[in-house]
Amino acid sequence: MRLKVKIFIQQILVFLFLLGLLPAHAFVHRHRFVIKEAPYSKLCSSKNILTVNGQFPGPVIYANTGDTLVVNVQNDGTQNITIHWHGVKQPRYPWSDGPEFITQCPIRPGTNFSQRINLSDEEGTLWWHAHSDWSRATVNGALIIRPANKTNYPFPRPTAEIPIILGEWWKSDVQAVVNEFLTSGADANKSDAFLINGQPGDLYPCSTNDTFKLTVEKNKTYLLRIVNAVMNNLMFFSVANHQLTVVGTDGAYVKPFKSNYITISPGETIDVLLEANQNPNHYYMGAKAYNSVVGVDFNNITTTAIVQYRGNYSTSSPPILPDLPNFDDTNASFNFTRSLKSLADKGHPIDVPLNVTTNLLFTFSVNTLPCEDESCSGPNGDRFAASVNNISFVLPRIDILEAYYKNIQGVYRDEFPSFPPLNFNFTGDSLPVELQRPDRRTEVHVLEYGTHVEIVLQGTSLLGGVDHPIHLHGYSFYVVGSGFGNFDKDKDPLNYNLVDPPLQNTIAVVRNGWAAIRFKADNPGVWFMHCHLERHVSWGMEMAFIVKDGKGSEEKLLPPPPDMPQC
Ligand SMILES: *[C@@H]1O[C@H](CO)[C@@H](O)[C@H](O)[C@H]1NC(C)=O
Ligand SMILES: *[C@@H]1O[C@H](CO)[C@@H](O)[C@H](O)[C@H]1NC(C)=O
Ligand SMILES: *[C@@H]1O[C@H](CO)[C@@H](O)[C@H](O)[C@H]1NC(C)=O
Ligand SMILES: *[C@@H]1O[C@H](CO)[C@@H](O)[C@H](O)[C@H]1NC(C)=O
Ligand SMILES: *[C@@H]1O[C@H](CO)[C@@H](O)[C@H](O)[C@H]1NC(C)=O
Ligand SMILES: *[C@@H]1O[C@H](CO)[C@@H](O)[C@H](O)[C@H]1NC(C)=O
Ligand SMILES: *[C@@H]1O[C@H](CO)[C@@H](O)[C@H](O)[C@H]1NC(C)=O
Ligand SMILES: *[C@@H]1O[C@H](CO)[C@@H](O)[C@H](O)[C@H]1NC(C)=O
Ligand SMILES: *[C@@H]1O[C@H](CO)[C@@H](O)[C@H](O)[C@H]1NC(C)=O
Ligand SMILES: *[C@@H]1O[C@H](CO)[C@@H](O)[C@H](O)[C@H]1NC(C)=O
Ligand SMILES: *[C@@H]1O[C@H](CO)[C@@H](O)[C@H](O)[C@H]1NC(C)=O
Ligand SMILES: *[C@@H]1O[C@H](CO)[C@@H](O)[C@H](O)[C@H]1NC(C)=O
Ligand SMILES: [Cu+2]
Repeated sequence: MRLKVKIFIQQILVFLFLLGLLPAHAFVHRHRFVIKEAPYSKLCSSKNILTVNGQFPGPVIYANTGDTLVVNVQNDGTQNITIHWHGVKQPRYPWSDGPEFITQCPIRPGTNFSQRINLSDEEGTLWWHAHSDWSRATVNGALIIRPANKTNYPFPRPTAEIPIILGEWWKSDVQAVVNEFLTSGADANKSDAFLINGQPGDLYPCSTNDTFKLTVEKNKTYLLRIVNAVMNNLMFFSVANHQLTVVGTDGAYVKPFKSNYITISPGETIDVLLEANQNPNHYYMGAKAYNSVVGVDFNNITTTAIVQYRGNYSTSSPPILPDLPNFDDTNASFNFTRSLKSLADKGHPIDVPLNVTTNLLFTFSVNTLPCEDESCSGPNGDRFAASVNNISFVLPRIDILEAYYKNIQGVYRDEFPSFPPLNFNFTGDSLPVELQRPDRRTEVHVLEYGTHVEIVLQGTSLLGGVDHPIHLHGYSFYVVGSGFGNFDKDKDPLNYNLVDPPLQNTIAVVRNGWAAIRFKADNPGVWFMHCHLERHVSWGMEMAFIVKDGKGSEEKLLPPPPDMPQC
């Protein structure tokens, strides 16, 4: 009898599905992430690193547009951890977003947390990573979202799809690096290597055997899904003798264009087609840091992997090296970023807010704070800090989402200013030292549901200025404009791209310049916004939005799951 009922219900479901009445994201992918230490050796030395399931980079998660992921994160390590789904909007459900003390308390050692993730319109390459202190250095992996069934890529189907994860490696324990620079007040130690899929490549010592190799066949096309999981640098990437066709960024398609190299900022993803159209041979793909600031110590060695054609050729000479822009080639970096445009075709319409109801201007600065002790190792015996609108963010003890949801007082304040508290020449040459001192607070900015928001992200030249890859959680935004110097509210909007601006979740604000982004505040919750350079985050370059509930029943925050970690 029960079996008959079951079969009957199944038949009804199949019937409804065929009628198109059931949501497409009925498909649920279940994963288990066990956080644990594992020994890894690189650069002629070995150490234990934090991993997911013992893998580095971590497991690749595959899904189709609109699917659901359920990921049980079990912490078998010795430190607190959280996992963030970078670029996933988490509609009405910030509970699974991950940043520690913003939307959840950390998953403590010996406990687990099941994150439920409904994908919505994301399509392309995204990624996941730890969002607690600097654990993301080794706790990260790709999230690949293919077109939903019965739809296709807006380009010919590639022969294969290959995740390319750019990473960064310190010989020391990463936690020791963090503790050291936060204690001394100095800048963080530069890393010892950059990595492609977990390996430094032939230009570094002791890596030859493990270097990542991509075997290709002449005349076939490969989709490289490139993730910048580097901690502290924008990167240039290219493949020797091959042009790349850029087709996507941050889980959205772009108008295809050819380029000899790409620029990719921490947090960003870029999808490129690699046509194996050269003479059968072996070629390096390489990535190196972009660094425009004189006096900042950075790792200047190129990380490499090998593209090897099938066929008969001599491998006695090393592969050909790619021609990458110079380290300080700001035009190469900025021009590439500005070349991204939404695909914006019939199958991939865009929805740029044209009627902005909330205008915000946020400044991003590196700062200094006085030393609590006699002297720190930052500039002039002070310690480094960083801020948004002159507020250096202080992490609360209880996550902001829980405090907001349960109306717990005293955890945060909701007066994050819409405009910088001080007006000065943000990109001036010799700014007075007093401007370097930020306030330290836990402030959020409240947005009404449904407002059409424009934020001008303005870099400042305090302490020289540097690029800031700004990442917003819970949304993708249209990058409608960008430029050098100070944003001009009368002139610059006249040059906005409102036709096919790229849809991104991370935008590199060029050194001593600005970027203007727009989005509709239609996802209620608490959403973090921060620079994706990890040392800037540690110094306080972050803030959070609270987007209030709307009136409709589909416009309200969903309740938390029962296994939400407690503080
Ligand atoms: C989509 O197709 C894949 C492979 O054919 C299949 O495994 C999956 O169940 C399908 N998903 C949905 C939602 O129909
Ligand atoms: C996860 O934690 C819960 C307690 O919150 C426990 O009952 C359960 O057994 C744990 N699951 C696993 C797979 O460890
Ligand atoms: C995911 O979507 C389903 C179907 O719309 C809904 O029932 C469920 O509450 C959603 N879950 C989350 C975590 O958003
Ligand atoms: C940072 O670099 C300094 C100078 O090279 C070195 O003495 C120190 O041990 C390094 N710290 C860590 C944690 O590796
Ligand atoms: C590389 O592999 C070869 C052959 O398997 C082996 O003889 C050699 O010791 C390896 N080198 C390193 C550095 O691991
Ligand atoms: C590759 O394409 C070219 C031009 O279409 C053709 O001449 C050549 O034979 C092809 N090579 C292989 C190995 O398919
Ligand atoms: C890389 O940096 C080192 C110092 O750290 C310097 O000696 C070397 O010339 C630099 N190489 C390049 C190619 O800039
Ligand atoms: C590969 O090329 C070499 C040198 O040109 C030649 O001697 C050899 O016979 C070729 N091998 C095959 C399998 O074609
Ligand atoms: C900037 O990028 C465009 C492609 O969008 C390219 O045509 C142009 O040559 C580039 N300009 C410079 C100065 O690199
Ligand atoms: C723009 O938004 C304002 C405020 O919500 C509204 O009064 C106005 O009608 C809107 N204009 C257009 C053209 O939609
Ligand atoms: C700001 O400073 C820059 C660099 O010195 C200068 O070129 C620019 O004219 C100044 N802008 C204003 C509005 O004073
Ligand atoms: C881990 O998280 C718990 C709960 O929020 C907190 O009380 C504890 O201080 C954290 N431990 C460390 C080492 O940060
Ligand atoms: Cu920054």
